Amino acid sequence: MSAHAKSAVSRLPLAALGGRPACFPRPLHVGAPNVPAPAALFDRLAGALARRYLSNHGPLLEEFERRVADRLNVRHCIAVSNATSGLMILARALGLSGEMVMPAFTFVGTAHAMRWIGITPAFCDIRRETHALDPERVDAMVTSRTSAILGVHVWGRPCEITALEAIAAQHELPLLFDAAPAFGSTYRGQPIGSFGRAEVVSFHPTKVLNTFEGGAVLTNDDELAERVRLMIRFGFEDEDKVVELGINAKMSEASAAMGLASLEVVDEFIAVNRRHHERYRANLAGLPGLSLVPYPGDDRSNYHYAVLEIDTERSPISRDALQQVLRAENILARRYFYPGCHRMEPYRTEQPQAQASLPETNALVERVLQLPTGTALSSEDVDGICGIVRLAFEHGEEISRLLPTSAP
Ligand code: T4K
Repeated sequence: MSAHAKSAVSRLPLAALGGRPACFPRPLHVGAPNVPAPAALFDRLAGALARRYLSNHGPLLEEFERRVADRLNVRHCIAVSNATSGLMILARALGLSGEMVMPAFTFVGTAHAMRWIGITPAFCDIRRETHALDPERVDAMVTSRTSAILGVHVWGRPCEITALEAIAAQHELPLLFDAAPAFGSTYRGQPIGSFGRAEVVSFHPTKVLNTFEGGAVLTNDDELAERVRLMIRFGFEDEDKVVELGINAKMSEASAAMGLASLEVVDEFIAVNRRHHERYRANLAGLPGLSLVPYPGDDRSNYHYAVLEIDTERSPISRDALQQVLRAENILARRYFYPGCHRMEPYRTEQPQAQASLPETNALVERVLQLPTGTALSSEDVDGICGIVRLAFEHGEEISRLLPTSAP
């Protein structure tokens, strides 16, 4: 690089090039929790302390489960300690074994939940447009070893539920959904939570509604619900009668208190997410090779992720260089779900052939970048983030030359 080029670029106000972080003295996280008013939580906690009833299906938990089930229009909500244990217990309650068809483009917890109980994830490719399971490929992957199909509602956008239902019905397989990020979204007018044989939602702090840690198994199947309820409390049917192999995956009263306080204001959280989403879309329009992953216009969405998709054939800066620029400004953009479950252990070693069968997944993990959103952010924060992204695009080629590890 010439001395002239270097001095031109070094005038850019970017921390990645040696300047001071421009806008954000505090880190902006992807996944900073939405929190309710402290009093709404503390009052409920005070009640739990006064009752001296802190876990094992207390009154707060019961109310939380009822309210979630009502909101999602599903018969049973069984609150659990986290979505990963919910997925494990659900599969076990259904007596599944062998293989489960699922995407590799998901949080590794989806695959681990199954592998932990001896089920082999059969990784299926996604569709570029939806980022979710490609139903045609699912159909082709079903074998005599398949015991279920698991769709994932990535970014809180429903996967192709109707098409998956048809395939599951044709092969007489249970259809399950990892709905971890999808609380508050609907599919064809019906809330996510009541599709397939069961769905599992997460209430982790990084999700639109949180219970500190937590999740729920949601189903309209009475027998399945009863089995899951037994399994999450060691198999106890009553005080000293254990009727099957169970485990501990109960949600505490403190978590339920957080859930109830958050439920009261979750629509406000979603409204903020939506405002940020629209602001990102408006501010980032027209940048070459960059798009903001949309939420469906004809359904309700929780807008909980601001996902950039970067086509490096057309963009002047690579996804990873952009992430580097943003991180230096304290904008902690993430690359979920890089590098894909199939390239993480133990799957990388156990299923080396998966690498060649997932071209869309392999391409997508190189293209997406998540920006912060949620109630921890102000509109001005969104504008500031967009300003940095625009600057990075406008000077992408020079920045890419200067950043040591940013080769596209
Ligand atoms: N299936 C899918 C499709 C999922 O997305 C997930 C979870 C699951 C299943 C399993 O659900 P759970 O068993 O967790 O209920 C995070 C979350 O830990 C994970 O729950 C989530 N998906 C995943 C997408 O993101 P990490 O490893 O990236 O977490 P971490 O610690 O880096 O936190 C993410 C960001 O959030 C950080 O930048 C800091 C920020 N943060 C986090 C916490 C906990 C805060 O600002 N405050 C906080 O309290 O996985």
